[in-house]
Amino acid sequence: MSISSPFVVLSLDDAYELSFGALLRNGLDERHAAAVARSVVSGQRDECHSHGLYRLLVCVKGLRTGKINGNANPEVFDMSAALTRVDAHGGFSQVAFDVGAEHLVRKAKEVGIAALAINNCFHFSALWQEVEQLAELGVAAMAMTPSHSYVAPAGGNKPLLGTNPFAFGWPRPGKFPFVFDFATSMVARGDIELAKRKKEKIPFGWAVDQDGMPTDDPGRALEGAMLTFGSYKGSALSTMIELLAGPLLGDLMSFESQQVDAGAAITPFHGELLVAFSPQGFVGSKDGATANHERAESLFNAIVDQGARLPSQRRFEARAKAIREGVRIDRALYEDIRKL
Ligand code: NDP
Ligand code: PYC
Repeated sequence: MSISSPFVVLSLDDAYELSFGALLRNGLDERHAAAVARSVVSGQRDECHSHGLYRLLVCVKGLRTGKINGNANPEVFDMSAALTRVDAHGGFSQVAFDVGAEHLVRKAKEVGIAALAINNCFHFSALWQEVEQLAELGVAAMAMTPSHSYVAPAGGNKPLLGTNPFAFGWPRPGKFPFVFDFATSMVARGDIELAKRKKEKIPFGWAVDQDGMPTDDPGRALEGAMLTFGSYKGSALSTMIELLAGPLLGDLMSFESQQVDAGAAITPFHGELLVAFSPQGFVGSKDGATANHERAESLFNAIVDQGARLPSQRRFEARAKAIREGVRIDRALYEDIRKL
């Protein structure tokens, strides 16, 4: 009798083909399928499991409702010297970002600071993918987006805010950029969904049930309310993200995205805000920027010298391993993706 391994190992190319094929067969055009496949394979490669291949299941569920525009053509609006808006026209955010990023970087380098507003997109991706790409193009960058109302504000116990991620990237010439990226909830909702799939408990403190009581049951947590990290501090940051990536852009907040969803439980629909800063633009000279980059490096060195690690270090190590050895995914997830 042979017992099959609970995991499947795929090369990055095979993981991409699996993802691209599943998305194409479920209604995305080639441009969307490629952008979304790159995003989920990057997540899996960096062991960001909540935003890796698992997301294909959620994307395809959304595509099958007919609500997502799988061949949307994002439209660019040149709002001002420092501001670009991209209307995703109901497609996935990754394609709108691909279209807007070059405008954002160019304007940041011309003006010193620039913003990219993405509107009307279905959004599920990990934000480090974007700020890392921007930092590699030489600009510091922030990104933020709402989601659905999954999270109670500190002091409350009913879902209202999104899991609202915030990401930051700082360019480090010749090295991986400094990048952090976190949900303003205790954890990404995707991690609770994955725990439910695997019938695992979650730590108390991540969520409360529908009666507002602490729970370690992922199913009850998903029906109840997630909690913000850092109590009122995470709650305030999360509220800021609702405002800056919602009303400021003329787009939806998490509770409005939830209303538009109308029980379909698919990927949230709203906007995203990215802001980019040119280190050279702020000091006015290349030499000045180089000297300031060296000072930034002294900070990173001092952090690491204490035995602390920089955010994203784990991800970069996972990436190097995946490039060598491929990605490992649960067999049950692999089989579910193949059924798509
Ligand atoms: P984590 O809590 O896993 O990680 C948050 C950040 O902290 C990462 O940059 C991580 O780096 C870093 N970090 C973790 N431990 C340490 C440590 N000991 N020392 C220094 N740095 C550390 O992320 P979340 O669960 O909050 O979010 C996961 C992902 O979900 C994010 O990429 C986010 O964008 C995405 N998300 C997307 C949403 C959307 O609507 N699109 C909604 C919510 C979340 P490292 O990765 O190297 O561990
Ligand atoms: O994991 O919290 C999450 C999430 C929400 C939308 C996309 N990812």
